[in-house]
Amino acid sequence: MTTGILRLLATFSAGIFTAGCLSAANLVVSGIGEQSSDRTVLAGSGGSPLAEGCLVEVIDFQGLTDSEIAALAASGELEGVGTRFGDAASMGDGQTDVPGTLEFLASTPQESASGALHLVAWNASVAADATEVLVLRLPGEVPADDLSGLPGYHAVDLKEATVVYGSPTATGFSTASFGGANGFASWIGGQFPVDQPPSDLEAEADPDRDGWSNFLEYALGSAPAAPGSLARIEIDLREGSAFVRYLRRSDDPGLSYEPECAGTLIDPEAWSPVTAAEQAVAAPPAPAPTGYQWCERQLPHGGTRLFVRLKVE
Ligand SMILES: [Ca+2]
Repeated sequence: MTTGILRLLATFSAGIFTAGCLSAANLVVSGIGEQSSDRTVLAGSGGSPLAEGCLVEVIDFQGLTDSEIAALAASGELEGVGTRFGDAASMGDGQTDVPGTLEFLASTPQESASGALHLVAWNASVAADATEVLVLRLPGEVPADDLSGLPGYHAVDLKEATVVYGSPTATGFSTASFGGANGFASWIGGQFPVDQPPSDLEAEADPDRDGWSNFLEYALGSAPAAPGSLARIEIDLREGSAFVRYLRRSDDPGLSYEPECAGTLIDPEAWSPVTAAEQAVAAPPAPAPTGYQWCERQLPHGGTRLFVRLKVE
């Protein structure tokens, strides 16, 4: 009787040891939908799909927040940060007939559940040669290894990923440049005559007295020295739904655009964030200026009226 118990414990321990060392968490990452129109295309900031062979990685950033990751990406310091989950992949893996797509399997031995994982796509075959990068937070969590010895497969559809650095497009996502070539400071310097008082160049200043600060004009695509140039924030009604649409800078991923809505203007506590995902506008009301793209979010249904405002930071 005693001997029987000991043998059972020994077998159980060996089972855990084998699972921890040899089995893996398997993550299938796919931009391939059932039809070609469903496919999630990863593109460069110029709109062309990323070329076959461009480096793609799944990274565990080990507790960094999305804004910390975006800041590292913007300053060109993302290479080598975090732990790679599985082997490196390349654009075109598993899929070569639709440019800018891929499907690959990443496997990493692990004994506990992973937290959030991110997909990082560079516009070159090695990160050191890249000038642009895309960072997406993948949906869901990779399950821990199954101690029964049968590891599960966790499937990730790229179209459900969230942009951390880069931009959404009509068909997927695009990379953004890094290294600080853009930004408010360089933009504002080109907006006024050289003898403009320095105080007029500050982010909060409104030298053309149109009610929009220089920062908002930078973020929303109007001219800070022309009072007749106003940002376009519009409500689009279609198919029984309402959407708020606006221009957002495609070359400054450090900016955030958060629409809020309320059923009344009387209660300042009534504003709540619009939770629908931001997406590119398929049929823009006008061509977007260079460095901007049209984006929109669907507004909630219900009520007889809805007020909308846009917070930009
Ligand atoms: Ca202004």
